[in-house]
Amino acid sequence: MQTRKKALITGITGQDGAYLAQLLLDKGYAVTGTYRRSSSVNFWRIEELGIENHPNLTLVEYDLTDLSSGIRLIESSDPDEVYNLAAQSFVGVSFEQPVATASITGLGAVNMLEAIRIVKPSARFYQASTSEMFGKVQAIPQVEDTPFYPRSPYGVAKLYAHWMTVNYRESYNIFGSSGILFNHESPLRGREFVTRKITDSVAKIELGKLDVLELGNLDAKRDWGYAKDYVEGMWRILQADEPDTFILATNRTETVRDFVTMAFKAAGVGVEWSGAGEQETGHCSRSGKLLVRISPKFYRPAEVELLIGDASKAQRVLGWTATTTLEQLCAMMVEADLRRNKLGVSF
Ligand code: NDP
Ligand code: GDR
Repeated sequence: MQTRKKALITGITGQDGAYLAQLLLDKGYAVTGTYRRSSSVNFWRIEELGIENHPNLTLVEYDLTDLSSGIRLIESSDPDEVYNLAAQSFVGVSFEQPVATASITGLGAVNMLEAIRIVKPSARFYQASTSEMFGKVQAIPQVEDTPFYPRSPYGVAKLYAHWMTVNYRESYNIFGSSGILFNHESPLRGREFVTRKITDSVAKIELGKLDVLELGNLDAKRDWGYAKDYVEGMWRILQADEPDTFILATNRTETVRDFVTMAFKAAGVGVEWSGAGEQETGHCSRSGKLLVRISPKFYRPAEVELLIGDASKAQRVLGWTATTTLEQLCAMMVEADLRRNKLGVSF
């Protein structure tokens, strides 16, 4: 009888952790997923996916900053594959909490690498690296060997974790791989991130629950893909013959403004833009009513202006490509937020 593969996912309560758990359970894995102790449970994503009571899923309390519990976690879960997805992942907050971000997002990854080195060096390790490491971009599009230039405490912390993954690969022969993933979104995206903030607000405006959507920099350009496509890529990265670094991206970039237009369109509303630069506002073409206002509080001290990734290496080595278009993704998110807001449930 074939034994079930065992995977450990840190951050199962997050967007990617939930989708990855679903994917691995569907593939027959036994999955251990970690969550943080809090005063109220935070399982809405795994509940939405209907996997919270799956017989092959074990939920374990864990904080990434605690090395000793990391060691016990590797001992108890005995994983073949470890996906380190937990992080303080919000760029904006990292400017307000740079030390906590360094501790969780940077050192937290090293705690996991150390636990693997001490307890089970044969386990394969996936580090959730990010296009934010390219920051002030040095080449267009960005490829695996484009020089890094992070622009936020989050980006800097992730860069440290990325290089530690490479270092453990080279120093201790650990199968440590780094996926440099460009932005990926879904109906399970946190509402603080711009795409979900937009789709949730568009739904609320459509239903008369909100007047105006407040945003920061509308000119930032992002390479947005669908999270479900990307967790498949994470799995493929750990199935490769050799540990390595891979970019996952769509190779298409759009502005935040374009995403706003797309989201209103998905809700059946045509939007006209007027004004210029930071004062720019949006008007609904049907009624002339103001729908979008710029607020300085959503601007960041340093911005990443343009991201566009080239995932040719992942396509060549792993057979991976992003298959969902931005229009499909946006429509899916607007539809989910309209449904939730009609029901009065909003996560
Ligand atoms: P989320 O913010 O949705 O999820 C982050 C997860 O980390 C949550 O489960 C959170 O728990 C957990 N977490 C936070 N702090 C700690 C801690 N101290 N100890 C243990 N767990 C903790 O992120 P995503 O799912 O979007 O992203 C997954 C990973 O991929 C992150 O590392 C992110 O930085 C990275 N990434 C994401 C991209 C994206 O576009 N989504 C692109 C590139 C990289 P809780 O629910 O309690 O807050
Ligand atoms: P990002 O995502 O910083 O790229 O990090 P986010 O959605 O927060 O911002 C994208 C761009 O939109 C601009 N923006 C706003 N952003 C937010 N959140 N809220 C606003 O009101 C707003 N207005 C404009 C931002 O300035 C930015 O340019 C995400 C996270 O998931 C990271 O963890 C991950 O590593 C990267 O994607 C790749």
